[in-house]
Amino acid sequence: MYRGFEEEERTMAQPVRTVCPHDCPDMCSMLAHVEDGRLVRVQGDPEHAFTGGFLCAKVNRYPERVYSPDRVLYPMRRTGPKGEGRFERISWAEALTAIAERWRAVGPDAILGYAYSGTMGLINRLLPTALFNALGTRKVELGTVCDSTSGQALAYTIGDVPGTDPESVINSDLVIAWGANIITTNVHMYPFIEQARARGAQFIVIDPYRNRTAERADWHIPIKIGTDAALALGIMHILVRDGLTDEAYLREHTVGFDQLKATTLPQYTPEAVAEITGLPVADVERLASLYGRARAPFIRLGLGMSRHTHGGMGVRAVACLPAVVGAWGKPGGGCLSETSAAFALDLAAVKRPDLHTRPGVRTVNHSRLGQELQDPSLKAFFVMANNPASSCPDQTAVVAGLSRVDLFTVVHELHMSDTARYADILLPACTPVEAEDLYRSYGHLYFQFGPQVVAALGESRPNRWVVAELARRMGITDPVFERSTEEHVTAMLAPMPERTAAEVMAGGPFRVPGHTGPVPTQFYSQAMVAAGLPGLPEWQPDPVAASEGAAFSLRLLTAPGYYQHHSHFAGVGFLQQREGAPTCLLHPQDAGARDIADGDPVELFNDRGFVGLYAKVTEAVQPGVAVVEGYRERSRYLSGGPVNVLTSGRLSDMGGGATYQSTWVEARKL
Ligand SMILES: Nc1nc2c(c(=O)[nH]1)N[C@H]1C(S)=C(S)[C@@H](COP(=O)(O)OP(=O)(O)OC[C@H]3O[C@@H](n4cnc5c(=O)[nH]c(N)nc54)[C@H](O)[C@@H]3O)O[C@H]1N2
Ligand SMILES: Nc1nc2c(c(=O)[nH]1)N[C@H]1C(S)=C(S)[C@@H](COP(=O)(O)OP(=O)(O)OC[C@H]3O[C@@H](n4cnc5c(=O)[nH]c(N)nc54)[C@H](O)[C@@H]3O)O[C@H]1N2
Ligand code: SF4
Ligand SMILES: [Mo]
Repeated sequence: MYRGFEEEERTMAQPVRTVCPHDCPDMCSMLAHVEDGRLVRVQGDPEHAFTGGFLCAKVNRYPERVYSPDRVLYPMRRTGPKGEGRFERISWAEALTAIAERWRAVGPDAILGYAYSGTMGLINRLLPTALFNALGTRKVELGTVCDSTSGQALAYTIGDVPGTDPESVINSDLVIAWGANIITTNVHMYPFIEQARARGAQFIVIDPYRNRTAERADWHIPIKIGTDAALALGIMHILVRDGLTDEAYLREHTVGFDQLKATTLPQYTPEAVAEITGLPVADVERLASLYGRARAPFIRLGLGMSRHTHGGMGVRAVACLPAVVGAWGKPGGGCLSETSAAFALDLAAVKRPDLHTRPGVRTVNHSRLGQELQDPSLKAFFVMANNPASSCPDQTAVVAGLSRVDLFTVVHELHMSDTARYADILLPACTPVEAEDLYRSYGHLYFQFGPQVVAALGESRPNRWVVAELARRMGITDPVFERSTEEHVTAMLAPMPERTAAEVMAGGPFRVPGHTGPVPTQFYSQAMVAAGLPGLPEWQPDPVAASEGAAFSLRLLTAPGYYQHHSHFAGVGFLQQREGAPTCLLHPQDAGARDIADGDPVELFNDRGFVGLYAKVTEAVQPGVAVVEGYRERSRYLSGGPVNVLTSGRLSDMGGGATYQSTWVEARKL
């Protein structure tokens, strides 16, 4: 067919529809503009119902991430001491052969390897697990640095439900962001909240500090860290007292409420809860009253509130609330943590747990990597799409492990991350726009294929290519490593016969059905009792407060930066500049007591380490709390660092999760 000149032009300028690869609930559909084979601009996809035509402040700068001068573009071998970052270029063949030889020499029991969430593309993220399963190496319990506490708490309480469809929230008349910094970490949810507000809904933020989301709320409730369970139980106390419970819902869809009402709730009087949470009695009363009288209250449950000693119990208590008032099933009502359970994709088809046939192999908690890396029987470490030297708790232990001369470390990375500096062999990864993959959201109900947009830079390669090459060299013959993209997509789509791989790879986004109707809720959980946990929700003081809290008087709160995605954009100067120098928010009272003025260089320290940053003295943070937003490369701190030198390897009550917020520090002027 003849195509006129103008049409030709338009065709050439057509952007490619792809997917933002970040570990972010929004999973934006992204239009990538390419000129002469180069990514020149990205923009939001106006045709995506949830992500609605805009990208966040970080990913708007994506071409700068792709072409950043800090990219690692060739395989390299370390030439200087570990951590220094001196390397020489080698070929892929040399690199892969060296790895395979070493792995064969040390044997599977001495190998630990994994990929984490640098890319959320399912093939690239999950196929590395198949490799380590096939090799029979030590296993990594992934996700404990992020959402395992919350996930386990919700499993005990409401089972495997995807939560409220976020698009339905426009129908809610009371929206609560509970430990969720929506403007920073889930910005595409916000327009739905604004629509609900335009129809009269109130927007409440329950968060220890006035973050970007709290600044926009109708009401910010500055709760003390780790006291959410008490607040939720106090709300239940008042709802019972005032006859605001949905008795029919409780009778038909829940277990154990009568027991909770008889044994636990009487203790959680408004006065007792005010004392625990640091909130005025009147505010506890008002919140309960608003919640109990709302037609369809909605709670966006964030992960920040799950990252302390009793984080699981906190999440569980809050997740009980919708059942008390029968909010589930009412349009816009209920609660949402992650939507992942809505997708029937067969992920085991890529991860292949069936390939791991060696019994008795040790499982390693991701949050305890520091201890594991120091285990002398561990001889080889492989890390892909993760920067544990920045993001893992108990950083000093991680670095001590990575510094071991007898630990053979391979890192597959986009750029010279803090972890990459410790590699014996450093392999170049391509950004996800240089690869193709299937993505499914954990914050909305769409999945989408992201085609490759530009050719891979230098000799960089996607995770799956590296994994397939290593599998071949290790003599693994399972066909999963040789599958084409279409074969992988077909395998994952098997439980969804209504979609074909060809259709999914040609278009998208595709919506899956969300949850509707009641959600069976366990106020009493037999499974928790079997796991040695209290069967009913309760609040307990953090035991770390009595030990470390007695020695160091400020509680540390760490949270994602607005212009950063963990350490992913370290090489993008514009975003670094926007995020600014590393800072620590301190209340004027705490700053004054330490003779610290706004802008002063300060050091946060405890008995695990220290980190230097600039003080920002502000009433946005409550007395007794030090807030650090964003992660930077170690070299960007004024001293010590990164921030995770302060946090410990202690685990939460459920799901073995990290407890970043159970950290106490002291501050001094530098
Ligand atoms: N810009 C940006 N966006 C991101 C990321 C990023 O690095 N940068 N990371 C992504 C990832 S991997 C994740 S897991 C998500 C996380 O996103 P969220 O689920 O929003 O979790 P956080 O931002 O860690 O914490 C949210 C809020 O919880 C508050 N909080 C902390 N402790 C408590 C508490 O005890 N009680 C209450 N009520 N609140 C508390 C914090 O102050 C913070 O404001 O964000 C994703 N989005
Ligand atoms: N103190 C404290 N620590 C925290 C948190 C906190 O709230 N407080 N949050 C935690 C949370 S929620 C999370 S999820 C973790 C995140 O921790 P990490 O996963 O370590 O996060 P990133 O720093 O983004 O590291 C991902 C790396 O993958 C690389 N990468 C990107 N795409 C690819 C790819 O396709 N292939 C390969 N091979 N590499 C790629 C990026 O360059 C980046 O260096 O941090 C946790 N750490
Ligand atoms: S909001 Fe999240 S998914 Fe959307 S562009 Fe930003 S990082 Fe990507
Ligand atoms: Mo995360």
